[in-house]
Amino acid sequence: RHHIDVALVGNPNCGKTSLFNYVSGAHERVGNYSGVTVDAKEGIAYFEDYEFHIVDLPGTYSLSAYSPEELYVRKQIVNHTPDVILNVLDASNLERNLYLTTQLIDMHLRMVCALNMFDEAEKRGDSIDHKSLGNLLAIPMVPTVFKTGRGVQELFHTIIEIYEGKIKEGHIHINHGKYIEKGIEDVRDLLYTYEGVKRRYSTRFVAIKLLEGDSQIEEYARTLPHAEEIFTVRDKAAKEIEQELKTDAETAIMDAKYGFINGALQETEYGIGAKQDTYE
Ligand code: GDP
Ligand code: MG
Ligand code: K
Repeated sequence: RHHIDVALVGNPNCGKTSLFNYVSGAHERVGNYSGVTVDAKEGIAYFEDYEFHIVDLPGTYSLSAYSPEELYVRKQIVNHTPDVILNVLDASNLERNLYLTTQLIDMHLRMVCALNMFDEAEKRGDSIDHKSLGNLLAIPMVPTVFKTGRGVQELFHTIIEIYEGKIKEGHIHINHGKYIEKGIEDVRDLLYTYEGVKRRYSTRFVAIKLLEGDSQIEEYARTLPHAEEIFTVRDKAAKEIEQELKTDAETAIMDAKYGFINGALQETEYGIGAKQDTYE
């Protein structure tokens, strides 16, 4: 029997543990990160011909280096390279929940999104065009209600299809606007030569994190040959972004991601002007 490693990633209170408990015979494990205890549970579930190894990661709003939880989730993704990331979203609070999704997109991962709490979104009268949203982000989106199990079969079926390559993986780049994109490309140009960067991380993710001044990725970059050149180019790019956009690069990148999210939601939340198959 083949197995698929799945990591549950999402904001706090979006339903990750509910899904975990619903599908798996859970056994608890406490993760340890830099001396800080972080909760992470592992369990096994069976769907179709596969055994799923599921890890329920701590809830995070972001993937920066500001909290042990965020670093822990990042470390799990980078070091343990799950086969598929299951990004669980609270569908009644999409704008905030999609922020983490945009950061996962930067990491260039195989992903499926569960639009959980879909009952709450429906109760509020939201009509989310999940297919169009999935096309815009190039991530399959499955409406779910983990409290009752609605959508869970379809969700795991979709994970299998992504894993087996039956759904073609699309990867979009979040367009951060021309100044930030130029900065990303300038830094990224220096990273392409490093096989280790490409193997461990996506070069785009590392470039974005360096522009944000992410302390852990900076520490990593300092270990690379030609680190000095990388930091010189980074400093120059960050300064240009700051001058053009009148805010520090980290804030500018966050604003750009929210801009992208709002654009995507405007196109899809009421199904108006939604484009199909744009990112095939
Ligand atoms: P986690 O922090 O992501 O692990 O979220 P939990 O699984 O602990 O869920 C948070 C709360 O949301 C709990 O009270 C769940 O019962 C509830 N919940 C989970 N999924 C759903 C859902 O799809 N719809 C509704 N209405 N509530 C849900
Ligand atoms: Mg939980
Ligand atoms: K990787």
